[in-house]
Amino acid sequence: MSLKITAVHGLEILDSRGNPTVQATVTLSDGTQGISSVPSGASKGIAEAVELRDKDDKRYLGKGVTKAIRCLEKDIAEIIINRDPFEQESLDGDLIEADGTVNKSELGANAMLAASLAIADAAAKSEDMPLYAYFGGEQLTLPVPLMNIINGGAHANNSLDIQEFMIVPKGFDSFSEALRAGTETYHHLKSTLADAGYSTAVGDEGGFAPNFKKHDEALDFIMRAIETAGYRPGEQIAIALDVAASELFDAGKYHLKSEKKVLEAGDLIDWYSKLADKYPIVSIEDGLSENDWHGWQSMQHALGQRMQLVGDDIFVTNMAHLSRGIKEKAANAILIKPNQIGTLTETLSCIGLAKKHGWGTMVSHRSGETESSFIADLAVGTSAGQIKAGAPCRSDRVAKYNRLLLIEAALKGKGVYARPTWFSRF
Ligand code: 2PG
Ligand code: MG
Repeated sequence: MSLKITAVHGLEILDSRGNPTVQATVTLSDGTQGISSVPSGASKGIAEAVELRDKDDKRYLGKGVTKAIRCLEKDIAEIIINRDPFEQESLDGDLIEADGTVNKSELGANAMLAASLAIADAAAKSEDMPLYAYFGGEQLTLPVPLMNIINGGAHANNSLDIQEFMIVPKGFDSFSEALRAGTETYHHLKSTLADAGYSTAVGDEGGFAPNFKKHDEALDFIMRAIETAGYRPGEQIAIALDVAASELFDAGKYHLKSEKKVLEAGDLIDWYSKLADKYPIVSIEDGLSENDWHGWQSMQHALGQRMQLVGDDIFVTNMAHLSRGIKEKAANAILIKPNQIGTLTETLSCIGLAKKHGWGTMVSHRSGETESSFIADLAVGTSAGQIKAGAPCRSDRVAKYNRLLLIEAALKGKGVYARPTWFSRF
């Protein structure tokens, strides 16, 4: 008899910010259990698939997910029970059809993704395969980690408008060497900040969150940390930003409060260009707002040859938005967050489409995370090339890096570090 899904159970657990989120356990007829848990963002794209939250309830300040869990155990269970767990595409397709909305608001993206990922986990386990191998890439690639070591914007209670200042340890021969270099830099940044009298308390993604007067100051501190750690900025460790500019956009202009500037898209692009003259910036994510498609085209035209331009809020891991971006030459890379779209199948299709057009792909955590290391397997299995999982600090972030170390060791040299394939072009 072929294998079947026999049960689905949901549990309301907590994410790294202490907000409830959905965990799902899927049981198969051979007794195998797959498990998944869903993260949650703070700076969300308007077109993201939506999470079901209880809202009207006092529990957890309205953020409870009991409705989503009921949906998982009733509506979703009805669709997936008695079905073959290896038919991921058809199962996800039926969930999408049953939901029937553009943003998964009926069944809830948190309930749907929990089911979708737990099915894959169960299927892989029943075959005794690690998840990354189950995703079935031809060549398994260990991703370059983009490590967010200074937090601002919606992820910290400080003065920085730019949400994430990341280091990119690209000039190394293996993932573990890259992680070590990035982590040493993080420790040097901590002591440099402390020596200068700045706070070393951390933000939501484990990066430091000092109250700098200007953004240049954050970049200067990062440069100093790379050098004192003994690495060559640019060549070995470069810098990446996630501006999360949708958060700064109001009435057609960009408001940089800390710099006391109100800018047009063109001025902001010029500012990025000047920053990239001064610092080794190889990647800017969400440099402009999700509502500024025209601006994105200008930015790609002005900067797309010299650096990676990553769309997060503007594409929301959605094939339709990505297709438009490709057609309109609006960027050259996409951020991949499974919970922005709500099923594994759509996530994999989005990665496939981006790669087909020669775009960069960066698998990403959310600012509200759990201990799940699913995105590490996703990045390796799809050979995405890049992962962003925060600072090397706090277990919700480090779980992903530790899983990658384990995968690298398990592959015994067969998994290539992604460095030469993408960043060498900038
Ligand atoms: C982002 C993410 C992750 P959030 O903007 O890229 O760093 O943040 O999960 O808050 O949307
Ligand atoms: Mg982002």
